[in-house]
Amino acid sequence: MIQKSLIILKPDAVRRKLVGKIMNRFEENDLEIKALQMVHISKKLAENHYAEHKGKDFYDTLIRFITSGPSIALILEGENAIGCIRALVGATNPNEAKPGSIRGDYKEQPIKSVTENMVHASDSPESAKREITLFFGKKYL
Ligand code: 3AN
Repeated sequence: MIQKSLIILKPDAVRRKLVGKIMNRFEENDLEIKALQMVHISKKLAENHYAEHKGKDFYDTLIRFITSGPSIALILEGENAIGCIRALVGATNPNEAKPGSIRGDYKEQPIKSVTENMVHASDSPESAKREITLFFGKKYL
């Protein structure tokens, strides 16, 4: 099944100059870039995007971090893109992410925090729809 996913290369990925390396992982795995923009995420957009995490102990840190500098938002498309991209990105906690995954290979040693994990990727077709609309509008659905 051909799917789309919303990806964010977070401020730590941009700051650490990992954008090219991470994009390369996606392109090597046959994922197609359908849209791309550099965006300094506003507090409002961050709160919308991470609404499901509101009230969790890491929420405020997460909002502060994702709004701390420019990010790259992109839409990727491919066969089973959502699962495929989640596997390429690896576990949420970079310390648990396997070698060969983006978070496993590019984590800082020692890691700063679980929050700074370089990449966001939609976790379901419903999330992808919601997140693509938030960042790019409905024309890319
Ligand atoms: P993923 O990005 O792997 O889908 P989510 O959606 O559960 O993970 O969490 C969203 C973001 O919140 C993560 N990417 C990470 O930055 C942050 N986060 C999640 N769990 C924790 C945690 N236990 N401590 C600190 N930050 C966290």
